[in-house]
Amino acid sequence: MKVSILGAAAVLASVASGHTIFCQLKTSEKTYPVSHAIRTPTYDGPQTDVNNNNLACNGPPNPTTPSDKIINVKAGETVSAIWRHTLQSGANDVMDPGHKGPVMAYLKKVSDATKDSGVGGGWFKIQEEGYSNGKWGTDNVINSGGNQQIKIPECIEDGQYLLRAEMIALHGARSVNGAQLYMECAQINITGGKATKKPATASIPGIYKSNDPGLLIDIYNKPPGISSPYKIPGTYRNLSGV
Ligand SMILES: *[C@@H]1O[C@H](CO)[C@@H](O)[C@H](O)[C@H]1NC(C)=O
Ligand SMILES: *[C@@H]1O[C@H](CO)[C@@H](O)[C@H](O)[C@H]1NC(C)=O
Ligand SMILES: [Cu+2]
Repeated sequence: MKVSILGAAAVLASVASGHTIFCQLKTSEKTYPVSHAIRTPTYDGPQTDVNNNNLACNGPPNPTTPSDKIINVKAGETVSAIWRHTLQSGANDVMDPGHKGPVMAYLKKVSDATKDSGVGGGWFKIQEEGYSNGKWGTDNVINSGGNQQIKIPECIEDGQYLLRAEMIALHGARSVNGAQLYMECAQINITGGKATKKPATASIPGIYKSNDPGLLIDIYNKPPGISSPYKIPGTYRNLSGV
């Protein structure tokens, strides 16, 4: 009991400085500059209302800047979504380590990645990492210098997509809308896809409910993995295999 209260207090004290932004994409070709083909905000704050349209690609109270760039990505390759505390931060300043929770990535096929708002249907989750062996997905991203590895499925159709990378911090998630959701959308053009599968899709907002067990959770007093496994919010679509 005592330990968990101290832990929570330490986290609260460090929250203001600790948010994060998916600000850069690395492909097998190169690491693109900060904000290249990604709609980045200047303020690194979270979204907290899972029913808000800004859950798709961020937005007020963290207004994002559009980009007219599109990054070419090969189906089947692994890209890195690079996370930083601010647009100026280095690899040793990814996010406050008190921010613990799942990491995931979604795709949505669009006709014009530079213009599509992302709001609405068409999204499918292609990567997720929750809690295992005492580590959260966020711990692993921080420890790898901000790199979230995302394998682009081989089986999907070619074309323009929004790639939405997300990290969720659960330190305040014991009350409704206390989870902090961080996300940005990258604009990509996928080539070399086999077009053998059409994944089931979902809407954003709509992928999460505020009382999902993975979003309304006291990770300090009921640590996942001890009383029950952690349930990552949103449905993962396993598209491996052809
Ligand atoms: C996407 O890639 C294809 C194949 O290389 C290319 O023909 C097309 O112009 C690209 N589209 C964009 C928007 O970059
Ligand atoms: C996804 O499906 C493949 C092939 O059916 C399987 O080998 C793999 O374990 C699955 N991965 C996950 C994370 O469920
Ligand atoms: Cu934060």
